[in-house]
Amino acid sequence: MSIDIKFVDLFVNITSKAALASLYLVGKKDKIAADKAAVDSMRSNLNNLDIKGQIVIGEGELDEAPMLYIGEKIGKNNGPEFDIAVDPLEGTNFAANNLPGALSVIAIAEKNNLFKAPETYMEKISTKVKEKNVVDLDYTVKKNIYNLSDYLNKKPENLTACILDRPRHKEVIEELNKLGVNLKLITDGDVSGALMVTEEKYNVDIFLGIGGGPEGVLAAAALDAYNCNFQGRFLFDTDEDKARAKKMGINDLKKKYDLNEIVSGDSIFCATGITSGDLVSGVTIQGNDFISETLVTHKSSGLKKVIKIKENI
Ligand code: VTB
Repeated sequence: MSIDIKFVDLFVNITSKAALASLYLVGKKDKIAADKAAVDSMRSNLNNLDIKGQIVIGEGELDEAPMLYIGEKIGKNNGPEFDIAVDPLEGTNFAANNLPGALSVIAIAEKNNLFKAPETYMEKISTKVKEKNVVDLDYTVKKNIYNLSDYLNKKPENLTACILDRPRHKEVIEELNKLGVNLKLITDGDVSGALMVTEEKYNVDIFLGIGGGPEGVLAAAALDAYNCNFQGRFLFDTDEDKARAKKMGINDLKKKYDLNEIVSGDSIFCATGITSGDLVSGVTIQGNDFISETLVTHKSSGLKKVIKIKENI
């Protein structure tokens, strides 16, 4: 089975409208309001689609999020059954402070093909290299870099690694630095970070480190369409986290997930720029129209491109 290509435009429209909704709050120093605008727009537009959708990644669990919560049924309850992962505003700091890289993101797979991820951290790694045993979450940083260097026939000094700039990555960053690897440190937005390995133009060979679990699942959907590699392992710190994970059906809390255990079958991924960033330009308003750019992938048709739309506000 595959997802009909007609859904591509429909979902581009969903993230474009959500991006436009939060554009009005860009630079207002209010992360919550910017997020809420994107969430409200995304939810009401999703509810207008002829689909039987279920949110598998959203704003949190029912007790913490009244809208787009994990498990929420979405759509008009007729049409194909989809698992839907959303991050209506990825990079709330970017939007609040009018910095590059805020996105509105959605990923869709057929029912039961997208991982239901709890709100917790995830250790992640992505590369373009699909070959087994080159880059692996279980290897040391040094081993991954040496293997990648051999495989790509590039010296470590000519490799670039993308990682969130966080104190928790101090040792990894120091090690990369010692190995001579170039760094691309990002302050937020690791969906975009993970996707930097998809195309040569971004000049990133490996993305690694600990970021949000939901962001990992979203990135995996696009990486699958680009035929790239991704592995993730959830990190459950507190007993509460562990109990929630068990409730969601995760029994082995230390499991390393390969890409196709996170997303399988056909999928659509859309990321619309709110502010301009590495992947896409931000939304602009011209008179009564808005112009948006969306990075779209549709696995079964091989579609992977930036779609620009101009529409009446
Ligand atoms: C990342 C990034 C997000 O959270 O997942 C990060 O993609 C991880 O959490 O944009 P910490 O900020 O706690 O490190 C964001 O930066 C914000 O949701």
